[in-house]
Amino acid sequence: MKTNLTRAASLLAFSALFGSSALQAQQFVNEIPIPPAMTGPNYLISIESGSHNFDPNGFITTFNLNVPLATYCYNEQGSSAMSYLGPTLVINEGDSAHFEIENNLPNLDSTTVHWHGLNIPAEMDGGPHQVIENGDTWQPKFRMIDLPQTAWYHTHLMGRTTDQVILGLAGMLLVKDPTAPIESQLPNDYGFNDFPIIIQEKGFLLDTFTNTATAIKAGEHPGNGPQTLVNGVVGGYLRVPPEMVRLRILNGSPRKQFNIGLSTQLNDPTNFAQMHMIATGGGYLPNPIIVDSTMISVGDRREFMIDFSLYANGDTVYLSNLDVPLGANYGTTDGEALMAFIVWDSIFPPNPIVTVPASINPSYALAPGPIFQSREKHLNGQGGMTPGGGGGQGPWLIDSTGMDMMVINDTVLVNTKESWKIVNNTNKSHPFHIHKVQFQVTEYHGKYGAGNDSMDFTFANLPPEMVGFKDVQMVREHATMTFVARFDSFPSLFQPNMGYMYHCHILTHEDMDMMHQFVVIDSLDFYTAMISMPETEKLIAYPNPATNSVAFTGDYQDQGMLRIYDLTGRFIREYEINGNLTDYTINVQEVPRGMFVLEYTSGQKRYVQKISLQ
Ligand SMILES: [Cu+2]
Repeated sequence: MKTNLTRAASLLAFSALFGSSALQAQQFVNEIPIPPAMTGPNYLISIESGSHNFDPNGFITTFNLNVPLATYCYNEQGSSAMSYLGPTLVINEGDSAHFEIENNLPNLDSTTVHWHGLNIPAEMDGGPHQVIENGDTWQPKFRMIDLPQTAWYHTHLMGRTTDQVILGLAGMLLVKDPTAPIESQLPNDYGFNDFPIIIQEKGFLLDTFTNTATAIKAGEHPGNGPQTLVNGVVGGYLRVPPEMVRLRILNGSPRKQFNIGLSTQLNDPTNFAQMHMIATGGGYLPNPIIVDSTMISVGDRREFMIDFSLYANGDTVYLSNLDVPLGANYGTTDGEALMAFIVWDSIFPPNPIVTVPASINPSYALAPGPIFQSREKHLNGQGGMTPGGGGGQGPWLIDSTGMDMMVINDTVLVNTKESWKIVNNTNKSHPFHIHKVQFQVTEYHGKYGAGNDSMDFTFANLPPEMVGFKDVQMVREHATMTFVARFDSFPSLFQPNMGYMYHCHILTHEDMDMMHQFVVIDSLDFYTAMISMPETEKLIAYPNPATNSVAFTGDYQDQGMLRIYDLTGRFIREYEINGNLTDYTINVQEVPRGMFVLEYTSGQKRYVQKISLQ
């Protein structure tokens, strides 16, 4: 374990030297902390409770937030560097990472650690199946095969992700390739010209008599405020050198979307500073894209280069949250300034950068290979359709069903490319997130971003917020998004506990109940895997081989779903059975010829049979 103490220590010295006397805007009084960087190959992490002051210099005037509150955090074992959030984990592409993660949370609380954005084996993914019981140590190990990118890590405990993230269980994770030629042209001096910017909304419970914050508000409604934090403080400022600076912006909020822009004008963000967008959460864009403002949905990351040489020493540039439309608005305050950058000529990055490279990732292209399977997912449910909207009375769903830890919703063949169409049938926006893969949007129809215009996009003309490799994309109310992704590497067993999640990243929606899971399997295993599932019996279909139709004999539970897969696990079609299966004759004339697997699920039972169609 090596912690990058040098830069953290020098930043502390820097803070002590300058104090907070030279502030331009008095409401930005809290210096934004930079989480220490932690490098491998061994990462020893303790998940523990903390006590954190979100407003150490007193900025909130409507109530007193200048008090320590109970939090959760990740720390290097034996260290107490963090009282909220976690260190920035740095993993080089191609390196192996070994983790020892101790759960030292209070109140016998269990948790998980999910590596958001990474392609790693399912049993290392840290989703709801990989629970770390209180007092236990989890030891995932994986080799980093992903491209350089800004990922993050956070708790993914079934039904409790919202509350645990709100308490502080999140941190940034950087995948790097120090040998890549492009890196010498980009700001890479962590804490000097390369900054993690973790934006989160948070509400607080107040003491009625003293109007002082007593706890972090959990659950659906953000409570008083909500206040917006950057790296765990409200009213934050960050000193930056008068040259190119890289901002790695993560929206680590439970619910809130941000439409961010930079301006020298506080509360009137019209005089935008140019933001050179260089990367999404999935890695570098082919070329920098200049934007005035851009939406960053919950769970998303975006990297920008900002030219602070355009400002004088001591100038302030504000990061503001601009208009967010109603359908994407979860507690958003339009026009609020989130933090201030103060240009400061006494910061000397070891490797200063003064220009934006014209090209970053010229080999970027649509994922290769034919589309092996297409899927369609409908986002629906009643969560926000109660009078007044967003009341959370009832679940949000995918294809009218919620998350079941024991159900495999989708089976994907390893090393294939798929196309997924996400249809939002609700009146709220949902940032759709999928584990394991980085997808590319190929079509989008409907409202997008922060606007109210309905648009039609294809891969060739995507707006900036949809360009590049992504693992989360907001699908606005009644809009439709189609993406392609390659499901490469790490096949596993056909078992529910080997599932990767896909879900809405609004954490209250994920917790209730807009989440499903898929397994990635090797084709050779499919039939064997099917018949080895628990509670599986033999289905008796006849004739076999069959030509036009198939009938059944045996003793089945009433009602269920009959599905046909090919031998690679590719779903072919399904038939709803509303009575006893033996009363049905299935027409298979439209099914291609060859060997197939028939699966009948009814109640808790599963019946499987291989069948030949000739
Ligand atoms: Cu949602």
